Amino acid sequence: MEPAKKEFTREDLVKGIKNRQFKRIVVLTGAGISVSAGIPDFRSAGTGLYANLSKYNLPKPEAIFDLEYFKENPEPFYKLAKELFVEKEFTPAITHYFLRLLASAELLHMNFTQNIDGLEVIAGVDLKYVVEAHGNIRSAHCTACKKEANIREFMWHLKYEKIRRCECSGLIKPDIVFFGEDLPKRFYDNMDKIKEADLVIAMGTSLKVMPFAGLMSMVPEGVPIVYINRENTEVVRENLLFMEGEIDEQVLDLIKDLGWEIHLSAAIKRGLFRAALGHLLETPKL
Ligand code: CNA
Repeated sequence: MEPAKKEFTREDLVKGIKNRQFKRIVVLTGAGISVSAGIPDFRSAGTGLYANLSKYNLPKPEAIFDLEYFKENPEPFYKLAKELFVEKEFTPAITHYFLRLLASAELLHMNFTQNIDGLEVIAGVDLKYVVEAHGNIRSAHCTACKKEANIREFMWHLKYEKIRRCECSGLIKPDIVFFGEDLPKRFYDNMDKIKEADLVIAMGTSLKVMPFAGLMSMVPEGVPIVYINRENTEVVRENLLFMEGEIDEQVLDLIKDLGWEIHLSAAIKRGLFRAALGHLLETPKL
């Protein structure tokens, strides 16, 4: 007879967080958690970024984030970045606030995110609990001499569709990790934190991009994994709880079952204030 497979249930999850049985929760996040904030993911059929790049006449969708392609043809990335980061204003979604609630309860060991939008930080998660594995849009550098560039000036150039160059004539790019670039040192310095986890939650990620997806194979045996996503992209193991569906709905239900609704509304109020203040501070003086 086959040994019975260990099961980890939603009840175990709620009880374990409530009783503080899980105190070192590592959360892996991807583009799916920011979709309801208005930022498309990469791979969702029809709505994902890759399905909507035909106007840029790229040799392949990935080219828009490819360093070598960018050095020859920066315009498509600049146009997309203008569309995403200048023409729209984004505020955190429920899941970003859930991260904030975990951090406030001192249960968040680390959030490894593939997102570059910084919405968990705007939601109030201290950067010391966040590893932005694919970089961020808060800073920028020259792709040639590597000198730091002024991000506000870069954003201003995006707005007026001007290509921003360094004094050395190199192209300026925000500190988003492109294909062909290594991940930030902070990712490698902190990746072992996942071995210290007593619970892992992965949300809104297809877990297809390496080396980020490799974090999953570092989760110690026996440690439960909760995977919240529209689809299960081949995560199979003991102690896996797959919560299928819309992230915001799943996370809101969880927040309700934890009795954290009051904390959620307080966190949203603080987040909205922070976002408003941020936009005020970011306005360049012309
Ligand atoms: P991905 O490969 O596009 O996967 C996203 C996953 O989320 C898919 O499995 C979707 O089914 C799922 N999903 C999308 N929306 C929802 C929803 N509302 N509810 C439940 N599930 C949903 O994205 P990954 O993050 O896995 O791939 C890594 C890429 C995406 C990294 O290089 C990121 O830099 C990049 N990216 C980031 C952003 C951002 O910063 N917001 C946006 C787009 C892409």
